[in-house]
Amino acid sequence: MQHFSRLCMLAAALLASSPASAAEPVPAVYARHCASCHGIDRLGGTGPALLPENLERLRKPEALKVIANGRAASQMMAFGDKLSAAEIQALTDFVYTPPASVPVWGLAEIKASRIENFKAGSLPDTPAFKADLLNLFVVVETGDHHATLLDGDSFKPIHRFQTRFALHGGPKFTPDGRYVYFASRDGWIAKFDIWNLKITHEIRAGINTRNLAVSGDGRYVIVGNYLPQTLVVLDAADLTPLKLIEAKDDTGKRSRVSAVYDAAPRKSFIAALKDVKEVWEIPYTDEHEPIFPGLVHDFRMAEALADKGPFPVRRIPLDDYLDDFYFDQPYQHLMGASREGGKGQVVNLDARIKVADLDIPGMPHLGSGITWDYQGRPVMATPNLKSGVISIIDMKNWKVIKRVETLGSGFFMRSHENTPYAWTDNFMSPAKDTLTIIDKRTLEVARNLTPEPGKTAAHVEFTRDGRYALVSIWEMDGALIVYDAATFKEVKRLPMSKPSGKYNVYNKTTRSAGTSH
Ligand code: DHE
Repeated sequence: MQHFSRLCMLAAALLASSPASAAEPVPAVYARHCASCHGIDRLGGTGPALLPENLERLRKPEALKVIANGRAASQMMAFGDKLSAAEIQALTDFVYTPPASVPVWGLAEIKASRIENFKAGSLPDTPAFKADLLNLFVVVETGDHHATLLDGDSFKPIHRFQTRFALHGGPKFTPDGRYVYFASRDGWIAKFDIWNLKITHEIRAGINTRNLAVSGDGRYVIVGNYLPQTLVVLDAADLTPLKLIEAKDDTGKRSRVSAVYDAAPRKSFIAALKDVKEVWEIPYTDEHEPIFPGLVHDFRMAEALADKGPFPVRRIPLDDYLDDFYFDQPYQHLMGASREGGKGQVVNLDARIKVADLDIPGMPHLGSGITWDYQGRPVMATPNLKSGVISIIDMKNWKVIKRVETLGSGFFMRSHENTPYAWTDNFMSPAKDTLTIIDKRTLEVARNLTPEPGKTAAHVEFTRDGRYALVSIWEMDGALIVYDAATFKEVKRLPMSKPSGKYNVYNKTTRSAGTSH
């Protein structure tokens, strides 16, 4: 399938290089302009699948605008200057028409796709290299679909290896930091043994995948999919599928999965649905009991509590969809927002109800949020994909206490317990070559930093001790730049192929308040 995707891209690129004819049939227009990202068969690639069931929340007039003007907070570019109004209309009608067939991707197909390079437990238990095993970084290089394992003390690459096509989202570590799991947008999950520098297992858990989470006890991996609309639980040891959960409400209405996360202190996974106004808690231990069983406040909850598992689904009904969300450090509250909502909501996961609204208009990127203590209170900071502002929210009363203006809308944000600064990018704006550094003590901009004029700078991660900040120059001929986090001086620069995210074993496995979880 990886080769198939590349062939599709090649075909699309070849088509794109030939001139359009006046009365070109719509599949050819689609192949020329859309297939390289959304797949020749509309099943998704670097862009999402374009099938009627995945477009339910996007009304046709909006879809016309997206094709003409592009889509905020995504790689979807504007085609208004390349396509006529009639072509845009025809393309819209085309993607809302069911295809002749959509491949079935159930447990049988998932099982059949599994690849075992090394049996679980068969590789040595001593690392093949010398380094602080907790201060390693995994850097994803999306330019040529590779990942680099980096020593976080010497900043020397230990190993570089090929990944599946178009990884997206953070790779997730086992609690001991030995294994890391990657998800590609086209559904492949890979398990990599860091100590032995080997991919041990792979499996295709979906056709168009969102992300994965690893349970806090290291026993399970869960994958959330857009297509088919499922969650798939895998055995973390060898990626054997254990359960397929269809994402749908009690009326049978199906939904894409927005994202799934591990809520380690709760010993459960939390999954948000994109087309159904519910968030799900999926306990992964047998000990788990609903914390307030007395709060069974509607029949859906009662039904959900009747699901005895394994991996039972506890549904929490919501007022709005959840496209993006963030947890407080104890995983008691979820802060969420929909793309269109104009405001966010706070859900108490114990009481299973909404407890507050969040006054964060635009498109907050809550998934990139971080927390710290400000004047004795926990605060959460989130970038906004639609405006150049960082919203700082008091997590005791859920009020926005400050809006810090940046140079433009940003995507990622990072800090560390041992630094007084929070770093964010201006990725979605003309100032995308500049990072903005905020003083966590004053909530003021401390400085702007331009690593290389004209080149996109984004996604920061700190070393285990917080002394150094690693920044991506997010370009094909890009680089990873190491900064001294106190002086903002460049310490080292490593050439890389469009490096996107970088992930520090210690910060991730200890769930540092300054990084994504
Ligand atoms: Fe991401 C993480 C959703 C577009 C790069 N992105 C995530 C996560 C979600 C998400 C739910 C958390 C998953 C996890 O780590 O388990 N991303 C979305 C979108 O809905 C959106 C806006 C549209 C889409 O295409 O799906 C989107 N994301 C992008 C991009 O265009 C980016 C910049 C380039 C790319 O690779 O596609 C991008 N997303 C990333 C990265 C992370 C991520 C690098 C991991 C961040 C981290 O530090 O943990």
